[in-house]
Amino acid sequence: MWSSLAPEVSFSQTASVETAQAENDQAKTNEKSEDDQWTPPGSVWELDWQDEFEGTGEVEKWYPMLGYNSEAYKASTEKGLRWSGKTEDSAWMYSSQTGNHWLDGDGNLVLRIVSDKTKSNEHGDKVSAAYLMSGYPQKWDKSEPNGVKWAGKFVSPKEAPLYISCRVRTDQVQGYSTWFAFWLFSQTRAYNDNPADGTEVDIIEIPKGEKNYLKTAFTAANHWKQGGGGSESKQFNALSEPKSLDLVDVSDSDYHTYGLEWSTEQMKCYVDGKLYYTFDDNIPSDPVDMMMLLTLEFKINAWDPNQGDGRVDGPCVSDDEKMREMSRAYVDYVRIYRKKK
Ligand SMILES: [Ca+2]
Repeated sequence: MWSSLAPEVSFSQTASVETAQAENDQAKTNEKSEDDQWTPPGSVWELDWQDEFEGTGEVEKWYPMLGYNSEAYKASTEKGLRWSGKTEDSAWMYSSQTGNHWLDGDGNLVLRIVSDKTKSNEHGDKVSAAYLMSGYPQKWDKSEPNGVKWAGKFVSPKEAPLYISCRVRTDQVQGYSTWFAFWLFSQTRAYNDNPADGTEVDIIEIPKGEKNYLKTAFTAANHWKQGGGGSESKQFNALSEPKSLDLVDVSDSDYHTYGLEWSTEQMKCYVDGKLYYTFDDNIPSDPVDMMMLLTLEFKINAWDPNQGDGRVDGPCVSDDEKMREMSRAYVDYVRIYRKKK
């Protein structure tokens, strides 16, 4: 993937060797993914749904967040999100129809988050994000919450326990105040104080910030209360026990597999086949419209104060006079296994 994205260079013997080595490394990691059929012990699992992200161009099973109703969704190419309101003029970040997510031809979905120096709002340079969901607003329906019916792929452990996994490389998730997440969310029923039917479950969140401990931090969470802050979450960082690096180095260039084993009684979080956290209470046992999301997001101080502004401070993927790419992630696959009866 590197060779196709690198700027044009005159080929020397050294460059050819480095390119060949990079391709060998890539072949090795992709080969590993085909053999990677690990599932949690104690049960027999069958593959229920998958996206291996083969090919090039647009994804077929994922939808950018462009609006909360079908008309707005169809009319939009980009939309402001979350933190500062929903209008294009006030948001800190945007989900775009194209440009920040693509299939790279090497079996990966690429996500990036960029700062556009040619456009700005009251917060500074405009940020556009990768914010993909496995569901989308299909049509107006007054019998549904917020008057919209969602379609797409939804997940629930009600009929049988699930194991949901994602293999991702996050060494280029590095810009201050940016974070990658693979998570579950009900767009219309989250934070209704009822964990059974509506909630946010963060299978993996990887924040990057100026403070040292954030560089290798990751979190798992189950949020169901209004505002989300009072729900259960756990961060693994240099100060936690176990330390984050005892489990996984999210800053290395390897792919790592994050998975959630989910029954109506329990949620177990795994990384590379190691159990690192278990939720026992307030499990979403019969969720409605709960979809999967793959996102790169940005907000100054979203996790802790004084993180720096990834648009102007700290490491980045690339930077020129027009655009700064703050972070990038490579997703090898998303798979859902169902417990065999
Ligand atoms: Ca793949």
